[in-house]
Amino acid sequence: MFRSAIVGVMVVTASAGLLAADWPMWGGTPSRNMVSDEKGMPTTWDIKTGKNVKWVAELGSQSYGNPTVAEGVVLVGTNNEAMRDPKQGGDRGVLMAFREETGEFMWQATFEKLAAGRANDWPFQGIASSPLIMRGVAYFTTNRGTIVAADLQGFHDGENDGTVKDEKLTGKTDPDILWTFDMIEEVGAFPHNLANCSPVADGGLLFCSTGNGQDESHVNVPSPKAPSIIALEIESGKLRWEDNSVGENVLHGQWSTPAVGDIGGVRQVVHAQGDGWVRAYEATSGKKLWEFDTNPKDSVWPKTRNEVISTPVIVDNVVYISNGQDPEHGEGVGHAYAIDGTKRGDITKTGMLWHFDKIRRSISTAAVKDGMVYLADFSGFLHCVDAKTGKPFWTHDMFAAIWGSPMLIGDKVYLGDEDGDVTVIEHSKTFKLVSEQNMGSSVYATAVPANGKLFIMNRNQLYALQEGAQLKK
Ligand SMILES: [Ca+2]
Ligand SMILES: [Ca+2]
Repeated sequence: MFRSAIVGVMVVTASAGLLAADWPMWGGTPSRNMVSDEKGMPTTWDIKTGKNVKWVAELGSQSYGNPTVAEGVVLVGTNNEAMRDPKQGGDRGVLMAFREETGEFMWQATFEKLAAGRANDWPFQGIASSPLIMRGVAYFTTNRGTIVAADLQGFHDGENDGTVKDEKLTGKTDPDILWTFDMIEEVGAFPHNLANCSPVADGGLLFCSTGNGQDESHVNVPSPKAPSIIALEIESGKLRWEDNSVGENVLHGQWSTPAVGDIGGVRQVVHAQGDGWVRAYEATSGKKLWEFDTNPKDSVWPKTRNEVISTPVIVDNVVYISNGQDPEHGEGVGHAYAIDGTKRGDITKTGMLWHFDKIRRSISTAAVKDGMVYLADFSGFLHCVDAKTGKPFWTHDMFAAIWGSPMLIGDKVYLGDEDGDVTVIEHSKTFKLVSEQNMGSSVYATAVPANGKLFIMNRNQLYALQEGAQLKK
């Protein structure tokens, strides 16, 4: 791992310059803004003829995480239906690592389902966390509610790294675990259906949602004292701080993932929590700075009151967030906001810059650039609104549910839908369709740009697209 750590530092240094960039976490950066400056991305491709397809990798039957790409490796969470090791059979959460240039399978980390069953670990959902890759290490949340730090190079470096040295399987395709933190054992979390957090790091700390939620009664919160968010020391996995402002007020589960950014000169961790509120903390201490209710006071769960599944996006002291519900709950009313994160206390009134109520329930994360905010909803609409006022410039109907997030790459917006269509649209205050491609099955993930390539998943495959590439059939 030591050698790869050095490479990691070099890549970080280089990416500050003009070179093409890795996409080392959900959202690319801790602010989680779904924006990339990559150039030369394909705007058309064809998975049938292989045009502009560099490689394709087979995944399990459901893949709800999003790929991350760094230091020459692509990581993606899936289930075990594309079993790569007969010794690790049955239903499991799986994290797979592929070589970025070739798509060659490197290693996998598999995790048996929790004995508690669907209450905590829904069958066949796999790993839905998007790993953070930093300095040769991958950090992710498993279906078992554990946070795992694993060597990005696995055992390919010929060394067993980290404090965990007693791995039972130490072959080339097995994971080299550095440390683990069990959120169920250590902080009493009761993940509702599935823990899915995509960790974010800052100042030597790793921030993660615990997924703490209701039990199957959908009334009781069995572990009301468990935190919603925790901060771990990134080197050791030791707990530094936690917060459980939500207590027993969890509406359902907690599936949003934190963001980090400078807001009003303060390093803040911003997290949308299970009572439908967004809360911000001073990153190093965990001191709560502000909280914002994303629901109208007269709303009623589950008809009109929502949880928050999308990720907060931080741009220029402003937090952009949409609320919504578990896709299983179907369509309904939604709300999107721009929040002034320099305010303190309950800022539901004082911090609200605008409220966009034409959006439907949403689980998508925003893309913000050039005074425009792209917001997608579960009813299939992509909205382009004014970043200053929240007034819509245009709305586009995709005619299928949207689970992923709009990704703005250069001057094009990429967005997939449940019909498997990926639509490419001009980044503009007037709507202009560029192209539409079908991926063969539902696209639940977000298009991920990295190093001149575009990574798009359908239900069970990961495609690396590149302008000028031709996949041999
Ligand atoms: Ca190793
Ligand atoms: Ca190890």
